[in-house]
Amino acid sequence: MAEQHDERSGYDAVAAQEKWVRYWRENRTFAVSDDESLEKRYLLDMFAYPSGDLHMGHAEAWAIGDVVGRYWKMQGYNVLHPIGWDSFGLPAENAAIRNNAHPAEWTYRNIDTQAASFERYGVGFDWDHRLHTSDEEYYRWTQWLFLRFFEKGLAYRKDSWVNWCPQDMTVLANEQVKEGRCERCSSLVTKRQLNQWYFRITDYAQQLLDDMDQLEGGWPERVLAMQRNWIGRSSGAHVDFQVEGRSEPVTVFTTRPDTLFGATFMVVAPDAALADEIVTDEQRPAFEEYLEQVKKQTEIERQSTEHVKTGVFLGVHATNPVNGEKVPVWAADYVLADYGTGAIMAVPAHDQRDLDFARAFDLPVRMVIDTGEGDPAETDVATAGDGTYVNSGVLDGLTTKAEAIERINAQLEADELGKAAITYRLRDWLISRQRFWGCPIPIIHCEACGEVPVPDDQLPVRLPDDMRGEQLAPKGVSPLAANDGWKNVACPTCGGPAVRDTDTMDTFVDSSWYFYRYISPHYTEGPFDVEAVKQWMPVAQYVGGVEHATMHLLYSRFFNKVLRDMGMVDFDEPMLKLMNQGQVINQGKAMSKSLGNGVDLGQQIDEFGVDAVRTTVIFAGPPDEDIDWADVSPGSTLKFLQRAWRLSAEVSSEVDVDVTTGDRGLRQATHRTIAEITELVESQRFNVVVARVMELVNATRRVIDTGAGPADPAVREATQFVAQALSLVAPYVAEEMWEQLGLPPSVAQSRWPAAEPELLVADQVTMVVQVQGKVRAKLEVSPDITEDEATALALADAGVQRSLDGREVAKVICRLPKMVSIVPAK
Ligand code: ANZ
Ligand code: ZN
Repeated sequence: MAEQHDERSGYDAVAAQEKWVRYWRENRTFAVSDDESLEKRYLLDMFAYPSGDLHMGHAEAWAIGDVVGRYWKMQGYNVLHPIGWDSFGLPAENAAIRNNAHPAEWTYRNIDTQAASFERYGVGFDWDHRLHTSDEEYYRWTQWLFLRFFEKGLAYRKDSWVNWCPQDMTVLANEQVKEGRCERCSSLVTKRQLNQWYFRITDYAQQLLDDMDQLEGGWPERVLAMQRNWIGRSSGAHVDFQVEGRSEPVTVFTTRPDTLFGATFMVVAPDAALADEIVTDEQRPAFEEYLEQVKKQTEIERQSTEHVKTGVFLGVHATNPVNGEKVPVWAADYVLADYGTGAIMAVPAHDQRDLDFARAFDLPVRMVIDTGEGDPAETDVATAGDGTYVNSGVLDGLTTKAEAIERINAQLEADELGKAAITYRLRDWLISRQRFWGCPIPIIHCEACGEVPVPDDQLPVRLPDDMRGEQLAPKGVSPLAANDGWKNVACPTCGGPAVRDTDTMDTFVDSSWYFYRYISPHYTEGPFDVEAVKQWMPVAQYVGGVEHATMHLLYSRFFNKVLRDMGMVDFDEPMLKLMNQGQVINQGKAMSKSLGNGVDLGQQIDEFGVDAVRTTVIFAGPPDEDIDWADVSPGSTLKFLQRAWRLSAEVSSEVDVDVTTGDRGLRQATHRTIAEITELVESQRFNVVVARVMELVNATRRVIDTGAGPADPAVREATQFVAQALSLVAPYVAEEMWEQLGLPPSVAQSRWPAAEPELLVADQVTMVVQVQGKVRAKLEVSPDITEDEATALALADAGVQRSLDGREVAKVICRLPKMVSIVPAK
């Protein structure tokens, strides 16, 4: 604490923080303006989750975002920079179970703590736009949106094998399974067959891909690549195989219809309904035993390439549609039930997984493309490249995949045996959760009427407040299912006895639309004010972690497209620019309790002050790179801020002094810095901004101490800009400086200066050129001319050429920028 109070300068960081927090709050300094003439800009930070107090990660993300918001404001934009909390979710519920409480208590207590910390951290929020997703006034509209999705067939229920976390006792979306483990608690994820709610995001797979063109250049390339991979577009063909004892053909998805003549068996996913349907009585016991074994596996085991191939013959044969051959049909776990059609044609010669399987079960291998690498039947290595087609009927003799695929697809289509097809890896979004602290699904189940939407005027379906502690413990079904008083209702359609859906929505639903609501958080006519959203969106800059590259950002993009198709928004993409901040680590590693390398934000702020912490975060490196707290020095940053502050304490010229009479060198330095910092902020090189301010502080100090002194008008001009530039990263010191300079508060509301072009041109000096000691030319040059430039200029001069009279030059001596001396050869 003592360090923050600089005895010599009198700067007191703690007092400054208290003073300016109050000032900004009372004056609503960062509130949106109702001046319609101002151009609007929407700055959005990724949603805060109320787990305890703010930590170093928040410190970084919000320091970065605030540079942008404050800069825009000084540039004269009407800036919307809201804050809110993604306040449903498991941690609150787990805390409530432990403490025999209601999740709301923990949630709103943490929100209050974080809000106070954000305010102290000096982030320029418009607090009037604050929202919480667990507020009734918010989740009412989450339910309303669910119902619109339901009406459009975009929300539906189905039975399927889902990811199940045995620890959290809830289902997980595919996206929440990381390397086979629950993203939250790291338990191995297993499979369960459940009836669950889904959002039909796959309807938008192609648009989600296509519209990425609009994000090119605005979003980090790696995020776009991750989305592309996640959507996983695959182009190939659907091919129909007749299977014994079944009237309908079985369709397979293949990316290589050109290898159809090499298909020597067929494989279906053991957990797909088809396997159960076609297995013969004789093979059923073996099949059921195998299925049990498969269900026990985790995703990670099943998808591993090292996984030993296992499977079971289903007792039936299929007919290869192009050559009439009978091929056996197997069930094997390497074929996934929910990709493609859940059934494949196996081409062991050209697909390694199929080859491994053929080897394990002694199935035939037939090469149909001769790539010159040897027959896979002998080498045990499947070949995937181009080559000459053999044993392939109409394809024989062709030499490229592209040609062969085109020809076979044409033939399949003509014979009505198949056709070209696209498949996506993206699955529909599983949104139901068997947990309490989430947005209730507004559906009522009636024996007579089926799934009945809760009428809009009965929203919200409120969470009961009479449940706490143990009553919330996960049981495999939602805790709400045990609450008869809540669950049992009259059917809105027929009035008969009915029950509420007892699942709650994945919290990613809440966070897929909060950015529209921010614009009018208390709007009562709909989820958001459509007209206001048109004015403010798309978001001009989104700031947040790369961990949201697929889920949150994909879901939000999906929501936007649905809302657009509903006519509620008029743009394709909700956020045109995205910036990912790096992480704050310590001693080369992510901070963790077990490593004991955690850095406490509150303690850092107590020791060095908000400004020093924020400036340190920004100065440490480019925004998207990790910061190792072991490599930075908030203590020396604090000293720098105090040095800056002392300038303002010493400036002794009046506010309205004519700056044009000031020290020209310092004025040039100031205006060069203005030009550079403007460019640096625009290109998001915030760390260099701090370096440039440091240089300007030093240049100003030199003029005060060893030049014209503190009364020089250029010193005032320089110090004013130091305060403005510092306000982007160190807002408290900046306000103090601004006030010391006699300027009206707040520096945050001051206008960003424009560099004067005249002061950006470098001065010229006269450079004398001598030949053999005699002056032959006088040239006007830049004071920082290099030896090469000076020599070239000197030698090009006509007078110099004349005096050299064709002689070779033996030596050039430069005393720059004043003189160049040329010695000719004898
Ligand atoms: C025959 C074939 C021959 C295949 C060949 C590949 C190479 P991507 O590219 O990822 O879309 N496949 C299809 N559905 C599957 C499922 N549900 N589970 C596991 N594998 C499945 O992969 C498509 C290829 O993966 C398809 O093309 C199919 O095998 C297999 F030389 O068909 B292929
Ligand atoms: Zn009914």
